[in-house]
Amino acid sequence: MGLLEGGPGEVAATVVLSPSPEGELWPDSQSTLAKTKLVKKKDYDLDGDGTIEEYILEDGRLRVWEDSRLIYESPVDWWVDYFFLGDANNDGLDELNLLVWKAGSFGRHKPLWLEEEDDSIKNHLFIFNLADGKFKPLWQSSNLSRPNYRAALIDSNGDGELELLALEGSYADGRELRLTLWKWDGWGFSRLE
Ligand SMILES: [Ca+2]
Ligand SMILES: [Ca+2]
Ligand SMILES: [Ca+2]
Repeated sequence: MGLLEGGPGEVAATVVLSPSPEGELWPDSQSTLAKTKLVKKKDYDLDGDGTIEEYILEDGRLRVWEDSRLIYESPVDWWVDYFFLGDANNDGLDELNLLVWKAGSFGRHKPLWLEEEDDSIKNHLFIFNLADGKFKPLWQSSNLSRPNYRAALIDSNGDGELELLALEGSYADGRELRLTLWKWDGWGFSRLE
């Protein structure tokens, strides 16, 4: 099973992506990400209300449409690299999961005890749920110690609960890649392997 859940509604098109051994498309390196023109589209009924939402990621912005109405647009100061849909916290409801590059770990909600904010651009995993026609943040990581280039929810051990498989890179070396497995623990994700 590949990391990208390449369905019929999904288009990955770029000139700087190269095929991985699995035949999927991966960015060449972190430095090329900003130049990457990845268009990813997905039709999905996340909240199960019978109306399909349309998820369109283009030029680092994710927009979600429902019945020709824009119901979500990611902030301008985020670069959304990738999104995936699924039950990240195993509560029976699907979420919208975003891999985001942004500056600063806390944004406007900087804790008082931090005198200086780290304004370097780091990678984050942000999780939203959809209720009453609105996306609300469910969980937001602070700066990830390693950027997640791609991620997918899979049941790796067949126990009926989903784990998070992440393709991680390195801030220092864009060519460094590794696969790690995580599981929601109620507060965040704990690493399994
Ligand atoms: Ca819906
Ligand atoms: Ca869930
Ligand atoms: Ca499992």
